[in-house]
Amino acid sequence: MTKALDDGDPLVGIVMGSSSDQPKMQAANFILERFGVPFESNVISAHRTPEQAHEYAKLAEDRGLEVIIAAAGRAAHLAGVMAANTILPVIGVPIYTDHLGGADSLYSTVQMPSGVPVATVGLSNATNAAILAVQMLALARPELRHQLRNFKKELSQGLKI
Ligand code: RP5
Repeated sequence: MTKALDDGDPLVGIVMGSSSDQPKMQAANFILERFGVPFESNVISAHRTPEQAHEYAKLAEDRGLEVIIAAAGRAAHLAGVMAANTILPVIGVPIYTDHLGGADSLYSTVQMPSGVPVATVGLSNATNAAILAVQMLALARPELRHQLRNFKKELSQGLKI
């Protein structure tokens, strides 16, 4: 059964590799709040706290999450680790860093081998990651589809986000 938005239980789990990613991921919070989508946000690293990362992904579905947004810089591979350990859709946000212009983050997130997809958005594009998460949730929630249509209209009228 589809979980109601106003239950308040998080439907989107945002994970990021470091507290230094937090300022860049704020935009996702803004979008999810705007659409009234409950979410949680945690710092979990694929390489500094690997067991926690595996456990988070393995338990996510049973905990009621429906989408995971995973953000990391450099070749940390957090989104891939999430995707390897869950059947939930994983949206990857490669974080821009001064190293290699973020190419390392981008390639390590987008270039998943076949069988384990990560839906990758642009460098540090937390906004698009959150909109995509809302679109996924909207497949089973008419109220979100209605909001998304209004949002598109606002974009066409000049809304900048
Ligand atoms: C990655 O390494 C994090 O996602 C972050 O983007 C990058 C740098 O982390 P800090 O050294 O700032 O903790 O794991």
